[in-house]
Amino acid sequence: MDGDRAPDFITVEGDDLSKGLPTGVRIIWNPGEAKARDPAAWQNAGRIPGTENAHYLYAECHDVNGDGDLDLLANVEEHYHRGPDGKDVFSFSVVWFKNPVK
Ligand SMILES: [Ca+2]
Ligand SMILES: [Ca+2]
Repeated sequence: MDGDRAPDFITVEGDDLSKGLPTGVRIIWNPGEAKARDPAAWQNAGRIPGTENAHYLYAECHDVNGDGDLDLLANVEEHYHRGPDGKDVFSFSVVWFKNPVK
């Protein structure tokens, strides 16, 4: 994500929303090959602002706008309700987080 050639981790924590736990999309920075075996060297950047308390389920990294850096795409459950036929109805949105590094 930061262009240092050390793959970073993106986590989605949406399933915990139903358990009343904090949720969001989190980035964990890779310290690079020399320090990768040191757990203290991995840097938890926390949740991306605005992703808290939402039901994110999946994320992928792609260069969406073609500027050469990876952006983040995630899907979030927007609504859940019981339809008139008694069946559960879900709707999802795809959210694009533009990489702010450049
Ligand atoms: Ca990196
Ligand atoms: Ca990009």
